[in-house]
This record gives sequence, C-alpha cells and structure tokens, in this order.
Amino acid sequence: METATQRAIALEEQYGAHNYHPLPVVLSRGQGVYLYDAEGQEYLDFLSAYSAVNQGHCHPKIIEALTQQAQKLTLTSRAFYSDQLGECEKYLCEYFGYDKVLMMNSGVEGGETALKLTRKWAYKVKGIAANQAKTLYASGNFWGRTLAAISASTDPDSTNDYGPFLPGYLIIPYNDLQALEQTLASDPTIAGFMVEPIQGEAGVVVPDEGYLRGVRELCTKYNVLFIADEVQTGLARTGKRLACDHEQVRPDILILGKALSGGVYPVSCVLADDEIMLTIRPGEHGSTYGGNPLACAVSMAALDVLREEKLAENAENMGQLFRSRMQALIQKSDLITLVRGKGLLNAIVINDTEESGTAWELCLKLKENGLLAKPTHGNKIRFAPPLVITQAQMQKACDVIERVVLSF
Ligand code: IF1
Repeated sequence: METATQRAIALEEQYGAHNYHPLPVVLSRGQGVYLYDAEGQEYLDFLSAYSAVNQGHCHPKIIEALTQQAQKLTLTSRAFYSDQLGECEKYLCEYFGYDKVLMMNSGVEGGETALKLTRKWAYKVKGIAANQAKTLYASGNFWGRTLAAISASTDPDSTNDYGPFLPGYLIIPYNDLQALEQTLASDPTIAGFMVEPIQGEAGVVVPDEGYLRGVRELCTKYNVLFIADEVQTGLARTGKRLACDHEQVRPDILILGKALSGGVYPVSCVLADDEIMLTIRPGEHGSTYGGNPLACAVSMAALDVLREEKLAENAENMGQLFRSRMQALIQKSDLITLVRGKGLLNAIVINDTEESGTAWELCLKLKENGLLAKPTHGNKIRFAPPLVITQAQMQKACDVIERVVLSF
C-alpha cells in the first residue's frame, strides 16, 4: 500500500517541474512552530518557509483577518479604490517611517519595483543621461528569480543558461566599504546600491559592525540611493523591527516581503519618500494583485502580531540561546566549525566541502528526529524557526540538533 507521503512525492515528481529538490517530508498541517506530515508526525519548523512564517504557522489573528476579508472583497484591481488599501498604506508608512509605499506580491517584484524607482529617480532627479543609469550589488546577493534579479547574481546555479542578462549592473564584494567608495567615486552614473543587511542565500553572512552605517554614509556622500533588501532580514527576524535598526540607519528605499503576510498570502512592498516614489506616475508601473484588499487586511494583522507579541525581542533572546548552545556543541564535536547569525536568522557551517552530502544527510537525520531544516550552499544549514518559539521549544530543538550531531 502506498502511503500518503509516497503518493504526494510521486505526484510532484511526475507532474511538477523539477526546479526544487525537497527534503522527503510531506506536510499537511502547521500550527505555531510545529508542522505535521501526512502521517501526523510532528516537527519543529526551523526554516519558517525561508523566514515568511515569522509569526508562526496559521497564526489565529492573521487567519481571522484573512477569512473575514475573504468574505467581503478579495480583488478590485487598481483601476478602482478599495476601502483597505489606503488604510494599509497609512499603516505601513507609519510603521516604518516613510512618506509612501507601493505594494506588490512577491519579494522579487519588490526588488524590481525598487530598481525601477531607482532608474526613474536617476533620470528625473539625479540628472543622469538617458539610459546610462547603473545599479550596484554585492557579490553573493540573492533577491529572487526574475531575469533582472539573476542579472545581479554571482551564483552559477541561478544564472547558468539564462543569458543574456540586463545591462547597467555592477558588482562589488560584500562587506567591503573601501570597494564601495572606490566604485561610487569612479562612476557618477551609479544611481543605487541594493544590499541585504545580512546575506541569506549566501549562507547567513553577517557583515562587520558598522558596515550598514558606512553604506549609508557613502550613499549620501555620492548621492546614490541606499536600497535595503529586507525581504528576509526584516520584520523582527534578526531581533529588531528591521536589520537596519541594529545600526540605526534608514535606507532610501526599503523592500519588504515574506513575513509581511506571516506566510499566509504573497505580499511585498517598497517604501520610500516622495522625492523617489513620486517619480513613477499613473500607468508607469503596477500589478493586478498588488495591494489587493485581502493582502492589505492580512499584512496589517501580520504586523500587529509582530508588535503585540514582541517578536523582535523574543528573536533576540532565543537567538542568543541558540548560538550559545551551538557554541557549546562546537566544543564537543568536530562536525560543526562555526555558528553565525543574528536574532533567529542563523546558520551552522559543516566541517566538509560544499560538494559533500554531509549537510543533506544531517538534515535527513534531523527530520527523523522531528526537526526540519535545509542545507544551503552544500555545507551550511540554515536554522530559522518562527519567532514565536518558546524557550522550552528552543531547548528541545537544540537537544535534537546536539543528539543528531554527536551520533552522526
Ligand atoms: C527560492 C534562499 C531564502 C530573499 C531576499 C528577495 C527574495 C528572497 C533577501 C525574493 C527570496 C528565497 C526564495 C526561495 C529561496 C529563498 C532563500 F535560499 F534562496 F536564500 F529565503 F533564504 N530578497 N528568498 O531571500 O523573494 O520573490 O521569493 O518572494 O527562490 O527558492 P520572493
């Protein structure tokens, strides 16, 4: 007899495109930090859908907002006004301290929107000659899968056989203020620098303290927009409202996504002040679903939850607990060489090559012991549970990781 798990995997294998290589677990239910598979087995979720589920799975307040709104009005298109959009825009602008917001659906659309704004601003405000504007990125960046996004990528898996790519892109090393200053000083056609405050896909790479402050100062000095991609690092994940808050810097353009809906619905947004946002006029950018009433109701509830449940604070505290437990484990095991991260965005580095299957094998063992996590870049494992995790749940998770690592 075929199990429900076997059936689900076989169906995806046969009928789905093979653009992912999932861990062999079939999930059918989630609540808070827990996920349940098709056979009812319980797991601690240490991926949180790549930081989209910061508020925990199926958070009652967010689901309530979703179901209430779903019975009233779900989509109007932006051809008309809705009674939700303005309220949500006001909420977002006040929550993050910007003049204006533009709502989209996915994180990558947020990035695209930020870059279109940057180019408009380059021509209309900065005064760069037509079609000459350049945008700058850091190596190891990840901001999505569209052609504009992968045109900035330095990861062959993302770019191989997808060329030709967008022109006007420049790449500098991450966490290198000298390279940033040299590049900005050498080219007056640079309009913006898009950067993640912590690089997620690269394996949770935390820059030196002062990097973001330095980026802010250099962008101001050279009249270049500082575009912060906080799709993964924002919304309490790193222990603050935004990762930029750790250094009290304010980007010119802020991109949010993922946890903006608590994993309930695709919602992203871009925040900026009038000088930037008003360079795009009616008809020049948009999306059928962007800013729809359901998205608005859901994201206001999702942001309420972050504040009401003090999730940034909990992420900070639970992150410290996690890293200290992992530091202790490193003393006892040669299998792990490093733990790094901020708040509840963390990764461990496995003592093996990126080509080895060690991290994957470890994740399979973790799964068998009731904890779900995913390798990244071969020899790193990302650990990013929902921010609602309690101390007891975190201790239990660390016990599982310790047991699996020591018996590997
Ligand atoms: C995949 C990683 C995470 C992001 C940042 C924008 C986006 C993302 C900083 C785009 C998306 C994803 C998407 C997912 C895997 C994933 C990921 F492993 F690649 F690195 F989260 F850690 N900016 N991140 O991290 O947002 O358009 O997907 O909504 O593409 O397989 P999106």
